[in-house]
Amino acid sequence: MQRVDPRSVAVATSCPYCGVGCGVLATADGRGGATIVGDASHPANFGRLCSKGSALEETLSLQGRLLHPMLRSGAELRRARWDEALGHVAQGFQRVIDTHGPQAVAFYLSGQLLTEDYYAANKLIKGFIGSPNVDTNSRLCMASTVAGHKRAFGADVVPGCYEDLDCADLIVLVGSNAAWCHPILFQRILRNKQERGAKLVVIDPRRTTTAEDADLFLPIAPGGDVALFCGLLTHLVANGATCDDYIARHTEGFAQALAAARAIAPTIAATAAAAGLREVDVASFFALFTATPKVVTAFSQGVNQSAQGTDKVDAIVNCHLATGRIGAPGAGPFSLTGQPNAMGGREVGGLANQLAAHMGFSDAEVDRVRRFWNAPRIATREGFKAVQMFEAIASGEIKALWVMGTNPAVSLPQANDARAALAKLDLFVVSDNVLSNDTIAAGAHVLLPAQAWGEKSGTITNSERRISRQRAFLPSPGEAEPDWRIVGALAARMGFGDAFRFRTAADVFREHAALSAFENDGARSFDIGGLAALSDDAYDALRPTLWPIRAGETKGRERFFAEGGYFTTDGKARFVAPEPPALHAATSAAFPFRLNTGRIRDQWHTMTRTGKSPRLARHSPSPFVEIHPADAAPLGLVDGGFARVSTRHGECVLMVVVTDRQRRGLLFAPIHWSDETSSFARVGGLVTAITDAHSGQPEAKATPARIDAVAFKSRGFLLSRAPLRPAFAELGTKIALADGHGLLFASDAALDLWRDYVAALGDAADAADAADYLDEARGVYRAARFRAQRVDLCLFVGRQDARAAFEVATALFEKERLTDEQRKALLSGRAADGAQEDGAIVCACFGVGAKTIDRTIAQGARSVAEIGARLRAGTNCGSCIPELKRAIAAARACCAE
Ligand SMILES: Nc1nc2c(c(=O)[nH]1)N[C@H]1C(S)=C(S)[C@@H](COP(=O)(O)OP(=O)(O)OC[C@H]3O[C@@H](n4cnc5c(=O)[nH]c(N)nc54)[C@H](O)[C@@H]3O)O[C@H]1N2
Ligand SMILES: Nc1nc2c(c(=O)[nH]1)N[C@H]1C(S)=C(S)[C@@H](COP(=O)(O)OP(=O)(O)OC[C@H]3O[C@@H](n4cnc5c(=O)[nH]c(N)nc54)[C@H](O)[C@@H]3O)O[C@H]1N2
Ligand code: SF4
Ligand SMILES: [Mo]
Repeated sequence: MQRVDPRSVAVATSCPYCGVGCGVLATADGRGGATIVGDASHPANFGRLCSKGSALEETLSLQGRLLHPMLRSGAELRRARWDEALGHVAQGFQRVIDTHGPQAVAFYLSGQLLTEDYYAANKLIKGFIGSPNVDTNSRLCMASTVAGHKRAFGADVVPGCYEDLDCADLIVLVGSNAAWCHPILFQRILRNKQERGAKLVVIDPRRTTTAEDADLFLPIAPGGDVALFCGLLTHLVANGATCDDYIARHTEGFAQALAAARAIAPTIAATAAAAGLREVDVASFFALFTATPKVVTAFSQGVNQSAQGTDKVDAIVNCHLATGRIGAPGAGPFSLTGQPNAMGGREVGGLANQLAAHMGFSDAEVDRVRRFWNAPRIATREGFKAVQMFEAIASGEIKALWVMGTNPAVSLPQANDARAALAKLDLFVVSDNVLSNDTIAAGAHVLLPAQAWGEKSGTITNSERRISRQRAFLPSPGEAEPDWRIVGALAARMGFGDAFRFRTAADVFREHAALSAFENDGARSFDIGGLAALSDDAYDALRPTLWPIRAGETKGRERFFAEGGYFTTDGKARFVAPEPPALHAATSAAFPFRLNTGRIRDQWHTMTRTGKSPRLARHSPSPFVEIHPADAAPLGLVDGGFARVSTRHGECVLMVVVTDRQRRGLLFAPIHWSDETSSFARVGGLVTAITDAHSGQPEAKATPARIDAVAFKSRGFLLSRAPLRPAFAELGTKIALADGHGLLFASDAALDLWRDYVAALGDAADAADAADYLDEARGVYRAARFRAQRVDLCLFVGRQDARAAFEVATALFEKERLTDEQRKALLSGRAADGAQEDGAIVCACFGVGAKTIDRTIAQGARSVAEIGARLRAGTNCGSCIPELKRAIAAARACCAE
């Protein structure tokens, strides 16, 4: 009989990063690691993975993991037993409830929890502790879409599915850098463009990588979206492009919305002026939209994260309602969700203004959920939304907080205030995967170790309402537990054990599914009653499934609303008349720029996971701020130099990137670095906490800011096998290395201090195998140490940006055995003779750098396919294909000159 090694069996699970929700096949290696490939049978990705998904195997190590409960005693966190930790939390919550009432207890949850975790947490706090004060990081992410959907459709429903992106003739991306943030969907869009000739319009103040593939790019002024889509509505009407039958039969409020749109943007010229665009571009966009029935308008944080986010969503939806282009194949508004389970959190009802399972706080709904949960103390009103929740912590109204699966000390706006608020709590509980992040460092009293991706098991829902399983493929390490079980154990300690008798994630899921169907006669869109009676085996085997899937149904529903059927009382959609567009915080002489914030290709949020991957670190290793050349010059800002970016709320020091891809007057900085990974780059501290009146979502992309050049005596990098001691660098950013520790820094320290620092680092006993080089006059100090033919340490200090030397050194640091030539190369900072410089890494999968790509183009590779054939770059995940195209175009422009 053939024996199968159980470790070689691939487990089908789903990616823990973005809302595309790609299927992954993971094969554990029996040593804590795994091989990860795309799941060809998953309908989100059909086998493809982006750079982040492909690098998942580099994030699985247990280094830095929280593996045991911890309790604070004084300044220290000490290991505790589960028993003790849970007892401490239960008593602490009870004390606060007894003294201040249940509303003084709050939970702050995350779209990275599984649906089962989310359901259990929501049930405990709203149902049994009886506090409405539970919100989630989705408030910073999807809240405007939720509010916009509810106003227009009567329910939070995404009308279409991913197939629409395959069969639309026009795709409009608004405030979405999908090439980097939803890469696999973006590849589907590009395939549609290539194979079917679909047109792509991108609307973003920055010329992003996404914009480079657009047929038409609209570099909109921040906040100009409402004006643009009001102008479009006006134009559609003026050109007879509306579907009057659809408007009459399935909608209400058209006349008022049109009147408002006309007042805001009566003509193309007025629209262009209000949105900061050229008339010709606005006219082209309107003509394309008018002429193309199969149009999908997909949007993300440029729309949601705005003080007018809900109006932006509805201004877009208005144009689809008016043309009846909704819920038909290839037509509809489409919200791209951010986190893997952002949608699951909305289904469960984790937001402060929802109760559970798409029900709110009407008397009838509260009564229904109370009966279903058998929860007499259930919360009966909305609670604080995220930003208000942290204000209530600061004011002392909230006394006890449990943070689960999110890092608010980094990700909330005015994050310095949020962090200060955390210090005021009587009881501050964090469940997480990591031993330390900025939130934990803000003074958590109790740490509860949660299972991480690969260990936990449950379900997530992606942007198209598709529920997929996450399945464990690694053993559960230390004393980590799934979040739902931690919640259940705490509930039992607080005396609510009867309501939390879940043995498995499947038990939780069945109850969640049953609640969605409970007294649901079709009035609630979210109904997965068809999954409420799944056996454990059927749950284990569950294939990716769209919702709704009602009792008796075996298949989910792809689209909504082609024939009306909205979830309002009369079944009709509502047009919404938006407010005139205005950014809420004005620029001034002191803060003349606007700070836009967002994501980069190869990092995920606060880097607790992607930050472990050496491969992902190399695409964009240091925190930066982008600025237009014409803005940079008068301020003396140079590409590769440093700048202090400040707002009324805080300041950062970042590397300057001068680029005409940035709009004048705007700055852009990525959100990923925290105090854990860098010294002055926690950008959330700069962002204003102004929120949208309807959704409570903060305006994270338009804070008034200033920027000033900063100079340092020297800068450089340090790579070391031994852990680094705190360096005296003024500025430092950690770099992930496969077997070592890396630091990029800028410093005012004298050069000989660096020599002493290096001498004291690690075991310098093999001094014979060390070399260094000092040139005081040029301000250069370099040191290298070797052990067993490997690089043990490498330091570069100089006046110039040493990116090329950094690339050479990180590549050599990975080698098991160096030739003499390579040793010399390490100190010279130039690739060894015969080898050529690789440059900054473009293709993370195969480690191919920009210079290698440029040389290959110079040698005749004229297309992405030819580069792929010669270098493999771009042939795995495809995330770098836009950059390959840019290199080809740049070479062509160069030849033409
Ligand atoms: N690589 C990577 N991918 C991710 C994530 C990650 O951390 N890293 N996070 C995931 C999550 S949770 C989310 S929410 C998504 C976010 O995905 P996206 O929304 O695509 O990402 P962002 O970079 O936040 O912002 C998108 C764009 O909005 C633009 N923008 C700013 N202001 C305006 C405006 O007024 N109007 C318009 N039209 N555009 C504007 C910005 O310039 C930016 O390019 O990404 C998901 N995918
Ligand atoms: N300025 C600005 N701020 C922003 C944004 C922006 O564009 N600009 N974007 C906002 C958006 S859209 C989002 S989604 C947020 C994201 O911001 P956060 O949610 O704060 O960021 P993450 O780094 O994803 O934090 C997740 C934490 O949960 C832990 N974790 C992961 N999985 C689990 C699990 O299964 N259980 C538990 N208990 N813990 C787990 C991780 O280790 C990590 O510490 O940032 C928001 N903040
Ligand atoms: S697109 Fe990338 S990050 Fe998003 S789910 Fe797919 S593999 Fe993961
Ligand atoms: Mo998000």
